[in-house]
Amino acid sequence: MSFSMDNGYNLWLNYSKIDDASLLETYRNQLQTVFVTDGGATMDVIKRELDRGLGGLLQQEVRFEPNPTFQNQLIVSRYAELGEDLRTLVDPADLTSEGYFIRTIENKKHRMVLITAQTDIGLLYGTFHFLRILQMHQALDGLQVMESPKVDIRMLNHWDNLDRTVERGYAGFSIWNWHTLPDYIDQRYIDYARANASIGINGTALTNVNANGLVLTPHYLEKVKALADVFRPYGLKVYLTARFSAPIEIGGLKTADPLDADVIQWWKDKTKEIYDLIPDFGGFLVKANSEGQPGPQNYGRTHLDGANLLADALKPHEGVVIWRAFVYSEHDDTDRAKQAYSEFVPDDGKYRDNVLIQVKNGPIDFQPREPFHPMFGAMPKTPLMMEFQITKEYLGFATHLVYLPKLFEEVLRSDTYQKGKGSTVAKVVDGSLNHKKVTGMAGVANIGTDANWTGHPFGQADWYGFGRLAWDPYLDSGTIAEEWLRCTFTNNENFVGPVKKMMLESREAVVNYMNPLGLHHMFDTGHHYGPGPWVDNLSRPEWNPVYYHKADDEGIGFDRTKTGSDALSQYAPELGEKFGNLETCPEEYLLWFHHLPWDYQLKNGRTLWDGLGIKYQQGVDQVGDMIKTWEDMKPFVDEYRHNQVSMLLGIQLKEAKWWRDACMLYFQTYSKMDFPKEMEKPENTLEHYKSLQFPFAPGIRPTWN
Ligand code: GCW
Repeated sequence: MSFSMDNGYNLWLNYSKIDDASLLETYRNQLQTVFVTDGGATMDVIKRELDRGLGGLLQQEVRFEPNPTFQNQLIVSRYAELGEDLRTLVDPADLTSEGYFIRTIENKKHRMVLITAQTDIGLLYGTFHFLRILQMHQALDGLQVMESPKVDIRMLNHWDNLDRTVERGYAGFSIWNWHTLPDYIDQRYIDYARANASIGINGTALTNVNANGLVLTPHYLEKVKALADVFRPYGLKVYLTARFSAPIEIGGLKTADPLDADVIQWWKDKTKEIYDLIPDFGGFLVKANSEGQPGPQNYGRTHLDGANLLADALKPHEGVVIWRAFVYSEHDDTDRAKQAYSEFVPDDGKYRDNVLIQVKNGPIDFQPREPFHPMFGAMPKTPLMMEFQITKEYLGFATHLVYLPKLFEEVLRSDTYQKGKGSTVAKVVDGSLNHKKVTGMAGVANIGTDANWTGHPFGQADWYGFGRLAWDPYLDSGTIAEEWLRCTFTNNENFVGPVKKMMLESREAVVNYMNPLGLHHMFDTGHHYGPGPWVDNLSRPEWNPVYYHKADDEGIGFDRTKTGSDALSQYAPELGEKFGNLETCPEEYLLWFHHLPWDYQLKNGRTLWDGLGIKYQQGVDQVGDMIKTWEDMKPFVDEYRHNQVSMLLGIQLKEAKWWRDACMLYFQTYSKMDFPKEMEKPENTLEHYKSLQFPFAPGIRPTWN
């Protein structure tokens, strides 16, 4: 018997043959020929994609006609080039520069499917959408699609170092081979651009926000230019991380003070040098005065001074500064969750109009669950860009199956109440709440050199889903899961139904087995692999898990109400009340906002202590269910990927138990209560779990000695 294998390299663009014979016949009939408008590089990309896509799906040679016949034809044409009669069928007012129409037209003169747009990139996006319709086996009759992205900048942030290690990357090394660039163009660069274009991603920051100034030197800029040239036909703009002290490190200046005339000039010159090479360069992404990165505060200046310095340099070239709000300081002993807000909100309205402030989804750091960041909705005059983490630093690396769009959706749908009920985070991000001129969403990439790009085969769904939500932050995570499953594996309903359900439940499972009831940041030091709730010896208090759970003989949880850090006051009064009141605070945020006694009574009548144990157990059981579901999926998946996922789920189960046992044993030293009867007995002692060491866990630069 032969071994079936798909290594996953083709992602959701696998274009396998339509296995429904009558549907295949219908499609072949409707799409007998293809006409694509002449044009530049993007039109060539469209032709190649159609050749590959239709060729694969319909298993026949794709016939491109030099002229439109309008009969059983797919036509891809710019709006301006359509004949009068076709133009009346679409309203160009609805189309932004990246939007598109797809319509099946059947009248006396035409029997065709039309993809049209104002721009070539719009046509490319429309083409990918059309191919997705076929991949999902949807009927072409009566087809009418009108799409425009709701967010302007839809970008990946790579935390890739120039030495090819990837900070918090778990899928191999960086795909950017700086050593062989600019002369060697790896096929992966092209496939990367294709994949991104297929889901509407239009920007990529190539380098780590913990930045190395070297990337701004001529030697590296040549390499960046080569990548930008590859990406351009796919509508993908390049951004770079700018190290604030670069004027000193690579410019030979004595200072990087943002108000110093030489520094101002240096950034102007450097920016011009970049644009001379890359005329459509996107701009700079900056992490400053955070976790040891240099910044304007080193010179007694503010984030505002720093951001505006770079904004002025970029302005003549129409570039933007994306300034990160992930800041917290060792000199500030207020609750870490409050610090970014205090730093940025008072300067609302003072940033140049080409500055976006990039805010992580929650106030701490990409935890399995956090309430949304209080800055969303609190800076009506400044564009706030969303930063999600697609790589799973705190969600089981590339080993656990956790479907992240479910998390993203929860954040986007959260109501900030900043302009009354219905002021959702999605409306802040897409700019509709306060009429923002420029909007954006970033995702920290989970991509590396692994054959399947993301390590875990299901990690691809997180990349896919991020792109889809950046395009339209109102999409439903279930719809996205279904699209991805159909395009990646099969349309068989016996597969799609159960696996979709498993994906949607996986996010709650990880919350349960890692950080239930609002607990957060209990990860082991540095590498963040596995539990370390006992860690209390790091130099900065807020780097220690004990800072976050505050377990003691009395109880557990972080009091962020008025009696505690009062971080709640940074939210709209409606939320202050809801989260502040134990009657109304949702249990999933309980220990995020409150410190409660071990015998506190939960809604179901059980004690907090029992409730914790039950949640941990539930998480473990949910992974058990996932394993059963996946086992049943054998008939629908190639053996290679089925086996990969099975093995990974096995690890996930082991690690879920590890989390349960380590955390509950540790908390028991304070609660001094028996485990609830629902919870399985721990497999090891607390001492065992405390003794575990992982000096080479992936995701941080190894230190050799
Ligand atoms: O989540 C933390 C990570 C750091 C990261 C930092 C940040 C790039 O542990 O590795 O640094 O956030 O977002 O800047």
